[in-house]
Amino acid sequence: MKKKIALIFGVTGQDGAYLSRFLLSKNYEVHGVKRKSSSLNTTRIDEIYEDVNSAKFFFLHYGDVNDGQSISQLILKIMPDEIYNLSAQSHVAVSFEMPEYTFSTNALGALKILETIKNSDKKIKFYQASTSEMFGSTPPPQNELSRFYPQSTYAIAKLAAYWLTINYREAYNIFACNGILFNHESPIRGETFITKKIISALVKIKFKRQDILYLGNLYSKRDWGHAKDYVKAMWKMLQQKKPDDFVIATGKSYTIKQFILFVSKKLGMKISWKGTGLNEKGYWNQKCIIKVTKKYFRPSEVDNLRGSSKKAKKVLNWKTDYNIHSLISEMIDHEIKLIQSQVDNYS
Ligand code: NAP
Ligand code: F7E
Repeated sequence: MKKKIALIFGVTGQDGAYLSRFLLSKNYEVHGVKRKSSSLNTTRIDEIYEDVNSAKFFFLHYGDVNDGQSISQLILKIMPDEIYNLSAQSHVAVSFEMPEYTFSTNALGALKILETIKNSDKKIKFYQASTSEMFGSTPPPQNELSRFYPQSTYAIAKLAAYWLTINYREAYNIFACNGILFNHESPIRGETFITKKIISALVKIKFKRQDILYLGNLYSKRDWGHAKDYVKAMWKMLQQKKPDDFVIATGKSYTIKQFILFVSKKLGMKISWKGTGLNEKGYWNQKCIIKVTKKYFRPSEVDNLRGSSKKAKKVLNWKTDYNIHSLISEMIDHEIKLIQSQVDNYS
């Protein structure tokens, strides 16, 4: 049987790495678009190349979604069956500092891909990485029918891409889907997202390699799942008879402070808290190890996200293998192995 061809924008990111492996396991030929950077940005996918079997069907191309002409040429050269647009300036806090770049990458990037699909002779399926951030200040539980009320340029750009995906589906009969994914994490999550930042810091503090963890708002709530479970839902969306949009979430949410508690318990660290607001501090063994700083507060915050994936469970038969506790355990094990390998390298 002829292999299906997938093209992934954002292949070097967390989800790109998991999706590549998943699609290769499904017998796809996988093409990924990576940006030119001055230092290596392929660490998350290097392993794929080291495996002789998967390397044969895995190809990387240079590209940037802000460069419409080259993106279009690339798509028309590869002529994939499915395109996954995972590319984005994905950090909400950064979007307040780089609004124009964020808007261009996250909104116009999707438009450029959709335009090429529209003008191509082949019926290329399209997946758009939409986000729970689009719900913004709408109270939980959020589902496909909830009102969008975005709170950042990141979320507003993603909402533009969400509507472009629907408009191109309806106007040009393109098989285009939005996956409205809630926060999903893994050992290869970017270092500056809260789960990775907390786990990495607490492990380092326990092993005496860091003194203090600085954080912002401890009271926002998030619905955290595992990226490995979530990329399966992306693929399932594109295998349906009809294109549609789906919320992907666990249905459970916790505050940042509760997340710290889960992590510290697993590490055997009993953290006590004193003070309030900017003076709130976390102590371990009578030493202050967590401080709150204004620097990490956002100009506008999304306070409470908890998704309902009823539709995805019913229509896609989407299931999860992880929960928050197995997610945290896997992330902690990864950080501990990293520290141990550093010790080995110096001993
Ligand atoms: P990530 O780790 O930040 O990956 C983003 C990817 O986009 C990276 O490969 C990055 O390349 C690439 N990229 C950035 N700007 C680009 C540009 N101008 N042209 C081409 N590629 C570009 O994000 P993720 O966590 O895997 O998330 C994947 C997608 O899902 C993103 O669109 C994100 O906004 C969205 N999303 C994520 C979550 C979540 O909780 N993880 C939830 C909902 C939606 P470099 O490696 O070179 O930076
Ligand atoms: O923040 C609070 C922060 O940056 C979570 C992206 O993947 O998921 C992600 O966006 C919460 C926020 O993720 C720090 O204020 C406190 O309330 O891990 P985060 P996010 O903003 O929810 C969505 C679904 C996406 O689509 C995005 O691409 O934690 N917080 N102190 C902090 N956050 C960070 N990063 N750093 C802190 O020091």
